[in-house]
Amino acid sequence: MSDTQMTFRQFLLKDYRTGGLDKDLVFLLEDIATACRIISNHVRDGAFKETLGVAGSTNIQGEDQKQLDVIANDEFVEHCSNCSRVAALVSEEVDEVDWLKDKPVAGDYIVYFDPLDGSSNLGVNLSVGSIFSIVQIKEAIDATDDSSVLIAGSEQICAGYSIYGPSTALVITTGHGVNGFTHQQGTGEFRLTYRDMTIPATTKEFAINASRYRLWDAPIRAYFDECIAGVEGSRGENSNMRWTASMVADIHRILVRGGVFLYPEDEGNRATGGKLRLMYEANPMGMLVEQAGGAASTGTQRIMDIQPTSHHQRVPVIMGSKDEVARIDAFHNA
Ligand code: P6P
Repeated sequence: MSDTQMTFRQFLLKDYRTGGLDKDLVFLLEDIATACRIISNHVRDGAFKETLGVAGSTNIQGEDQKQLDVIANDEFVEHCSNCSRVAALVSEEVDEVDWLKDKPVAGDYIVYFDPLDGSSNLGVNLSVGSIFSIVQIKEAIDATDDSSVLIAGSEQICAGYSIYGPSTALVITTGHGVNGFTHQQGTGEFRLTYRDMTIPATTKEFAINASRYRLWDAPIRAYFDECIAGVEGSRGENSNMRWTASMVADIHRILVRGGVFLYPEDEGNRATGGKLRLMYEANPMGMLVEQAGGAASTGTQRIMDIQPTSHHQRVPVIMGSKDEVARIDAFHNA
């Protein structure tokens, strides 16, 4: 069987048979894949079901929830709850930790997720995605204390996302490289289409919301100025810029062809520590990027080394091609 015929289940079972994956994790990942298939259908049928609009509520982030944010959240909760080893769920859309077990024990899982990232793109038919991160606890934790889920990204055993774009793709790592699976209409299978995704160490492509230039700190401005100076500047080469307002889409592009993604702390978001969330955006994407040979930094430290202080904590994010991230870090250390 050629790789591109391999289904997500066959891929997981191959690792399971070699002892690389617990059977409970295989079942949990299959349930997450099912949730992503259902969310994909909801996104594609949103115009007909009139669910592309706002839900009339706001989430803990203070953002107006889209109806599909709520629908996607419910799908993740329902499908992750199938696994008896899932002790807690931490959702971008929900203030409190959702404890599923009274007495979580060693070996149980905590799932952190952003059920529909970039949902402001829904109304204009641009890519959105779901992001998830899985930690396996090494000892019993207290389910009456939400701080029990504050576990550093370096402890993740699995990270992934599903991108709802021209096609739906599921990209995951369990700590042994990154692989992606495209959803096949008809069979409904996720089939292996991105084998051993690897980020080139160098790049000429950067992703940043340049409208925030006036708010940036000096290191980010210096990096950006160097990029736009092009071949006449100190880099001696021209750069290209992309910004999709969907972290999943920007990181997927970087995993496929390289690049660097930046959402730095600036004068506009300093009070909250940045824009993007550590537990269910920066950490899972950081694991994927590192597993693909890239780097993930705040500008001054490795993202996955951060000891969380809140499960909705925000952090500065710089991730992608390893040499480019090092170049940007150097501006911070100049
Ligand atoms: P801006 C989407 O809301 C998100 O969390 C990320 O997916 C995306 O990279 C960023 O925010 C977009 O931010 O400043 O373009 O609205």
